[in-house]
Amino acid sequence: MIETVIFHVDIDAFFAAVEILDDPGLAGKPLIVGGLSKRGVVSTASYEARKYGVHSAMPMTQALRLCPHATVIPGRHARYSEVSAQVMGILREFSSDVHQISIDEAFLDMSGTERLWGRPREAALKLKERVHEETGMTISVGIGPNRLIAKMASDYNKPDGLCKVSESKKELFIDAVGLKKLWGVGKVTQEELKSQKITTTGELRSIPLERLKKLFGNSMGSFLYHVVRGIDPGIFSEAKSRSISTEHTFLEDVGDREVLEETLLSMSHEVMFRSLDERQIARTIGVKIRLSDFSTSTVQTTPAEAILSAEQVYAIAKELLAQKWQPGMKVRLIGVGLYQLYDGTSPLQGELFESEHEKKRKLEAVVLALQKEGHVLVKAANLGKTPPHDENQHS
Ligand code: TTP
Ligand code: MG
Repeated sequence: MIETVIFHVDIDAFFAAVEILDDPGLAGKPLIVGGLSKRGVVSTASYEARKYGVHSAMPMTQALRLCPHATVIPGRHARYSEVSAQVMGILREFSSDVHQISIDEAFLDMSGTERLWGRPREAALKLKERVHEETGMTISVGIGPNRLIAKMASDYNKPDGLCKVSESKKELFIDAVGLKKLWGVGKVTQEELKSQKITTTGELRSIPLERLKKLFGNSMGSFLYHVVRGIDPGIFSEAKSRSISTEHTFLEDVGDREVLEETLLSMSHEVMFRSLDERQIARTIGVKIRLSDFSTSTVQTTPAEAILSAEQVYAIAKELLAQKWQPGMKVRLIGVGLYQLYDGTSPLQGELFESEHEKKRKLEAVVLALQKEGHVLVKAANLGKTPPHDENQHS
């Protein structure tokens, strides 16, 4: 029987790495990418800035108190989508089964590829080298017998990481990672575990499934039972029909509308540019949220008008979010998806009348094309608004 070998690839300090690629003068310095408005949040920080305690989803004001000499750059989502597509293209050369789960990470099923790429470690080294040579990005690769272990392994010795965990070492690996960094176990659950006097993965493993369900509820109980054994609870399972989606798990559960909407904005751009790149138009938009108690809901809509621009995706995604989220609710994961895709670039082609959205889509397509050639124009979110808003300028 062929052994299952899963790679999880995650680009290091992704948005910051792209900014450094486009402006090498920024290398080696603390760099923060994120919103510059008063209520702006950090999208990501270079590892130099992380040393000061700056991290994703932190309010920008706090980040600048921690690291006042950092360079701050507003996001260029279209450019990130473009580099992301380049990296994903290389991953697809290594495996015919690539499942992208966010703008900078993907799972590769590498089972049975030994004759082509060598042993898993060797294959991973080749992959890392190729990605770095061709895109300038540094990636971390986790190798495991399932998606859960691969995902946790890629995080284990980031940046520029390579970590392989075999089936027989799953539980040892989980113990080495520890309860605090167990995948999917956020702050709230950590507190609940502590109040039950569960402080180590070993202790958690000793509790029977039924008891965990009683203590934490059915889905969370079952999740903990499986994760602590290194068994994939199916959290990254494949969507059945063709879709383009992305999701993001926060380091800490988020109850701030600003952070949720900023994340939706970036994800709306990502899915829209992926659909433009793949020449697909979606009929349906969906938003998924998972709350701190692990309850998950999805909400979808199929608008009467065609879905043609990232701004439109964002506007609809915000409305969908409002149907499922009220202030006070803590969000662990948020996702945006485009569904019911059909081939095409413009359903209204040939018609005399162009909708606002179609104009925007054309602009976004132009930006994508220019960026592919290395010309960076303007943040896609600012398309149609000239001049760009002051708060989004470099300071
Ligand atoms: P991550 O892979 O979580 O972070 P990263 O690539 O910046 O750093 P590393 O993997 O080395 O730990 O997220 C990928 C990109 O997604 C990140 O560069 C910026 C964006 N992002 C946000 O916009 N908001 C967030 O809260 C997070 C976590 C990421
Ligand atoms: Mg990353």
